[in-house]
Amino acid sequence: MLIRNRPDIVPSEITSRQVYEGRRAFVRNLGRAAFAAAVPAVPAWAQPGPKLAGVKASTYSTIEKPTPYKDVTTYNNFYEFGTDKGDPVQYAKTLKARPWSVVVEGAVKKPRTFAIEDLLKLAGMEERVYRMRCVEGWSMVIPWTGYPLAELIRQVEPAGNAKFVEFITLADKAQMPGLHVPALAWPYVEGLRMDEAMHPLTLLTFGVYGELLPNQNGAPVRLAVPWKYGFKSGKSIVKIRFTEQMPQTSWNRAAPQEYGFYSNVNPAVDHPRWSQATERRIGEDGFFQKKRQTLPFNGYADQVASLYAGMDLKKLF
Ligand SMILES: Nc1nc2c(c(=O)[nH]1)N[C@H]1C(S)=C(S)[C@@H](COP(=O)(O)O)O[C@H]1N2
Ligand SMILES: [Mo]
Repeated sequence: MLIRNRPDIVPSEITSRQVYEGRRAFVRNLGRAAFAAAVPAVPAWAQPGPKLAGVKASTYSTIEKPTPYKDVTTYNNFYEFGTDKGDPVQYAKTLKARPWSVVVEGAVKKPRTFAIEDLLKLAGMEERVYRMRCVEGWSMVIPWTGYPLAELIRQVEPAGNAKFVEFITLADKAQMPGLHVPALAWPYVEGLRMDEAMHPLTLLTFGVYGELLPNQNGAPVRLAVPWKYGFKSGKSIVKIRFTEQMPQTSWNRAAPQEYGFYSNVNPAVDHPRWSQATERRIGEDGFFQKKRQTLPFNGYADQVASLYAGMDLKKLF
């Protein structure tokens, strides 16, 4: 698939947050402040994380302005750490992202458990600046780092009866205080159809802004599926299972009339309790600003609409 000629998707320079937010100046000022009486505490989100090496820019990136690092890492949905947007950054410090491994099992010829160190070097890393749209009606533009999930799938050689892929998140009460609340059926389970999982846009994601994922964003490994509502992009994945049957996902179990299996971003299909026609870009759009139009497949229709040819997307929402 060649998308070089799309005007809104061009090769981007790697989005380092130092460059994006002039962090060097910020650090200089902190140095100066050290001589002053009161040294301001550096908030957790402002601490630079470990860098990912050898990351290439990607032709799949949007040229839209990335959402500030602060918003990306402090306004989160990660119900395992609480249901408020500020809970994950506050409570996910207890998540232990090392040691970590991902079990790959089910309908595959070569089931395997990958140590996170092996996953990190399985394929070349790219930066993908993706538009991400939450089902709640807000969006962000996030510079993720990772490689297509297809690279991992090829390694395990799916069997002929593998029709779907299930993604299972860590569920450990000792690390995740939100598990004491029955907000969802734990563990958090998501799923994709095989062709969706193999699509080059489906990114196995290890970093954001060129750094390893902060815990609240789904360390050490998550998905980023930009044409679907955000909840399809499961965080802190410990198991990937290939199945013949459509997986039972946590959100679909919780409210099947509200959250379908496909959950493609679709301005023409409203959530039963609110419209999906418009969205607010976090960090940019004020509350009183005119809302921006939500695009079919979150603007990725040229790349993915063909996956759904002949399907009634009003029924299969
Ligand atoms: N395990 C897990 N993954 C999850 C969620 C969650 O609650 N638990 N929330 C989802 C939702 S609703 C969204 S919008 C995105 C948010 O990702 P971000 O906080 O990194 O922007 O993560 C998704 N992945
Ligand atoms: Mo979401």
